[in-house]
Amino acid sequence: MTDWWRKAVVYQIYPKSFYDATGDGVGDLRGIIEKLDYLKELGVDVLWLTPIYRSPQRDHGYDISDYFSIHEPYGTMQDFEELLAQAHARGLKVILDMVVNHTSTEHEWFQQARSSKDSPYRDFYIWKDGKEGREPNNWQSKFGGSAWQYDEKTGQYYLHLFDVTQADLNWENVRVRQKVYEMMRWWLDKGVDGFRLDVINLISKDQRFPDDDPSVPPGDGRRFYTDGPRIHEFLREMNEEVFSRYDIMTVGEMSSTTIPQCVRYTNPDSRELNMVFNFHHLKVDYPNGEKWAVGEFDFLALKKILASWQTGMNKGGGWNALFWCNHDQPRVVSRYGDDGTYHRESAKMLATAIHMMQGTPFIYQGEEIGMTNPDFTSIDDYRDVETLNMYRILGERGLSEQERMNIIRQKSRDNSRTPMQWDDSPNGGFTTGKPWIDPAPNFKDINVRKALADPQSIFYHYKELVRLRKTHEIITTGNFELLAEDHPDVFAYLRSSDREKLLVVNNFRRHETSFILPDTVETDGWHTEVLISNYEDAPKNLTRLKLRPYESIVYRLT
Ligand code: TEU
Repeated sequence: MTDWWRKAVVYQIYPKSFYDATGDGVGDLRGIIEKLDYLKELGVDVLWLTPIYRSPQRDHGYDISDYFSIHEPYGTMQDFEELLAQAHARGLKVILDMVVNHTSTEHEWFQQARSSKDSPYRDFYIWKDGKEGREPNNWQSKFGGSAWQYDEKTGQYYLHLFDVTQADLNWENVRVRQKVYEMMRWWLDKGVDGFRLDVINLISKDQRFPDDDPSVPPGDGRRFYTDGPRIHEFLREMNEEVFSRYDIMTVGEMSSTTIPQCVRYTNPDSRELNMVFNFHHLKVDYPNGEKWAVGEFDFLALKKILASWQTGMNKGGGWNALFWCNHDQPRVVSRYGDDGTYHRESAKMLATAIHMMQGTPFIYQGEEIGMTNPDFTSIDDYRDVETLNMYRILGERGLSEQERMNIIRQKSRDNSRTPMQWDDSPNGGFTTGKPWIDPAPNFKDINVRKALADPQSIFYHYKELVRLRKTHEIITTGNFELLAEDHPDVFAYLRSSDREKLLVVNNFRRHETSFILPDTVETDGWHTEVLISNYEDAPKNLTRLKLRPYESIVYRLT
């Protein structure tokens, strides 16, 4: 087991929207093969494919009906094996998305379990009697409504923390665990290089199934049945039964968790996971912790959270995945940057801010060219189950059509699921057919072909950040210190080793601002050079900076 993943940069592919090679309007595996050279050009090391398995697609693949076959519109198992071989031939690793908290209700296991209380698969899932004619407790689904669904045939409720068609597996059942481990080894024996583990800190449930504390505000910000009683036991067992036998990378998706938990998940002594995604920095625009409301992002909270995760995880020997965006989040340049006048400068600033920190960076497809939210005008343009559920629920709460659409335009997961914009041809060159979801209207201006032809594009800024991570050890191993914590505009931090320092300064605002370097940062006698910036002629005097809108500079001191 080596830790190659500490220096790697990962590129997340949402296959459905990446590139359609067959013309049916849906992205596919052959489409990814055709774009491998582009990914090699960017310089990334690992590709993370979101679920490619057979699925009814109610949650776009996170509802799996067969872990051992490929969702037909994506292609065949031969296509996958070709993709893996072609990626490996280019020095690219491939990790798959493992969704083992739940399966689709169309999975054979659930079909058997639902057929009878005596089915040998009954306790593969979580079934409970109702209480006084109601659900077993007040747990809520992340996609709205109760987390329990009554099943007429056997007169019991089953648990679904997500969509009603995504039944939670019962991890207390050792047969479930063994089936999952067998399946994981089957994929790793094919040569897959690791896993992203979907909502993995949900798999252990409190077996008392206590009611939710009603005083905890609803919404995405609350602790969502996570970090349960046996979670570390299960992950340790998963590591022993699977991960420890391969030289792979594992990253756990941990919503609503804590730094101490994540130190424990990722400290090598725990022998659980290599790294984790946490989402606290992506909830600072949730008014009162409520995702489904519009609001400005809280910049001071954002940088304090980023800094606390850096120092907390570094101190504890943990390891962060570094990311702004994925297939569940709005496009970061629309969310924390500017998708108008300062589109290019703000996209580059955001990239630098996250890539110069300690951890493993993840680039979400299209982020490297500054793709934006699509700003669709009608609910008919949206496809995401969470979005469509919330449109209904917000209506039931009495919000007007305009109020609902304002929220959805800002918060929908479809913001990052529109087709990858390859060129200025119809549908952004994503498909010659009718796309399953429309492209963002700005694909003629924001696309790969244009980015590759422009040396000052966002793409080449990302490419340089990836290159720097490989050539400057300090980015991987240097100490992290937040500077000017209370500065209202600037996120600045210092990375340091005994031989050199990196001063990273990012103006998060669309106005000019000044930044005085704290005198705790010694600069006398240090040779200074600009490592990367997003404007020409970065200021040379780093002790008293006047920063232009969204200006971002990395100074190297040796
Ligand atoms: O996401 C977990 C999750 O909670 C998401 O719903 C996400 O955090 C939330 O929408 C942000 O507001 C994972 C997958 O990434 C997501 O695509 C799946 O829908 C979900 O699990 C269920 O498998």
